[in-house]
Amino acid sequence: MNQTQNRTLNRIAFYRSLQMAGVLSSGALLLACSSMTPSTAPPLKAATGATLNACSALVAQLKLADTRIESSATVPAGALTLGGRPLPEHCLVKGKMHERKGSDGRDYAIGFEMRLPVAWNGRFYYQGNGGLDGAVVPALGALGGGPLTGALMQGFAVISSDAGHTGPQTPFFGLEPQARLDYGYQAVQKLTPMAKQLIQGAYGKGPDRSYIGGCSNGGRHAMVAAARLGDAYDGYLVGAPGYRLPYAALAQIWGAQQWLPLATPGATIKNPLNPNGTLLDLASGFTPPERQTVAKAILEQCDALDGASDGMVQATQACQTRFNVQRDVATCTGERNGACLTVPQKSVLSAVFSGAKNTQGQNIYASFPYDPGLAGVNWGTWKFTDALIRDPLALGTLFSVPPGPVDPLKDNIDQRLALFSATNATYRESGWSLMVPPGQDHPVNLDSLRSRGAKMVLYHGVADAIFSAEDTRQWVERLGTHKGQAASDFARYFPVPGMNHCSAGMSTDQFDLLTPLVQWVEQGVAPQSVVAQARGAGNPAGVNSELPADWSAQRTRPLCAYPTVATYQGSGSLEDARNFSCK
Ligand SMILES: [Ca+2]
Repeated sequence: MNQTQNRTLNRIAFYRSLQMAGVLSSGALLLACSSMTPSTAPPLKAATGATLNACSALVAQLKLADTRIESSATVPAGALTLGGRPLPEHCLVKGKMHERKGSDGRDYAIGFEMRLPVAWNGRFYYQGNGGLDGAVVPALGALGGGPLTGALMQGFAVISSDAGHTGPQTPFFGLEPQARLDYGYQAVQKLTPMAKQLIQGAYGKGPDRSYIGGCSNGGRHAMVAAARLGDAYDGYLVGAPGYRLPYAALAQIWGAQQWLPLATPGATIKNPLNPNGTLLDLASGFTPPERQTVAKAILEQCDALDGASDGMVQATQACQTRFNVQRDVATCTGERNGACLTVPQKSVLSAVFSGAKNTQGQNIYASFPYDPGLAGVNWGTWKFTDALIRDPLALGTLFSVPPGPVDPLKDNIDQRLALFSATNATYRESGWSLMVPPGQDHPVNLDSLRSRGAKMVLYHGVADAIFSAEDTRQWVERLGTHKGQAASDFARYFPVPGMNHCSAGMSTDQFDLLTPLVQWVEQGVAPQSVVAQARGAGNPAGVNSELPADWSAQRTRPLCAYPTVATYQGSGSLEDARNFSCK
């Protein structure tokens, strides 16, 4: 079936659904079909390559507003590698934008680097970085968890930035009002036109096509850009987006308060951010063996739903109906032994997966889907360690007006929630406003992006403990309710079963979703299935030590565009993606 036929069928299905709902008569169905216009914009003109004019001479010739180029130097081919493979010869440009004295008396700037390949593919890639930013991560445009490839390797000109603050200001930069705004969305706004001008100077033409991508906070940057800068980028690669980051962080400390009564009194662990400090060992309330027990129970119920008993649950949505933590996990009859959960443990686990709530019982954040990846180390680190250090820090310094310290185990959730939408004379934008893409409520409106033919590809580890894959799934569903549009015409979501936050877990977490995004934008080929690989023994990008021993080191699976599911075809090796199809 070709693209046009596919689109036509989608339109007919849409009108049929209206007809069944009594909105349209059969005559209207015929009329609708006959007057149908293409539901997607045509592909954008493909980028064409060019060769770098000069590197060291670049600094002298460029005149960029609010920008100081500090250096430019050639990096020879093979001087750097990614996933064990050599990176091409490129020009490394380092600089700063908007250098200023902050209200706290410290020096601030938006630090950046750009890597400009000598053999350029005509495209620009904005690399959104993760966490609290604050460091110029090398602009390699690395892709997927345990990357084998990246935008620079593929010939893109890539920018990376610290989003407006760095070591001396971290982690309390959020107390400085402009630094908050730069982190939230303004650094991307300021860097984007500068980067395009720099590319113009370097190659004699600006980028034909522009892309922005990242995971976690980097995914948030890309999603914010989709809403705020729908004209600036042609493709948006959105990984595990913390697009409602204030609420996700609040859900974390709400979770910590739920786990607290289950934790062993007095049990502590070392504080990873403070070598002399300790933290309450919240994981003592839900230990790794107990998480393995729950993972096994999920597999018993859900593994075969996709046709293959292979230690992976591809049918995530069906599993949420099938699995019942009360019924399917053994209840302890005596002491906890790792193979059972107590009644209070089941109660807390169920509450945490149902999503954080305020004291009126209203949801603060999305539910989390059950997936065997909750046995992954990263899952526990987020739920039990980061919930006590990272999340309260961000809540207190970045998202609240006024800012102030947060005790995660005692903070009042209702009162904290109110501080996200507050403003005052110093902090004129609320934490919500500066972090969350505007227009993201019901429904999501991305008209400017869509109408010009731009595209979005999203992915999310189903076993992500900090940002919920269910939150992303619901966002995609809401996207499709705006003006009756088919979201899949311009945005497609690829859940990654078993994967924790951006990588790891019992998953095939090595993938490149940028290449299919480019094909979609520039050739009109909508991605339906993308092969991902597990990082077993010998993987050049680093081994995922959590893979089950009975998986081959090179297990592959298709990542399937939601709502399709990677389904076993009934014969052939379980280690090979070719024996699965997206259904
Ligand atoms: Ca399975």
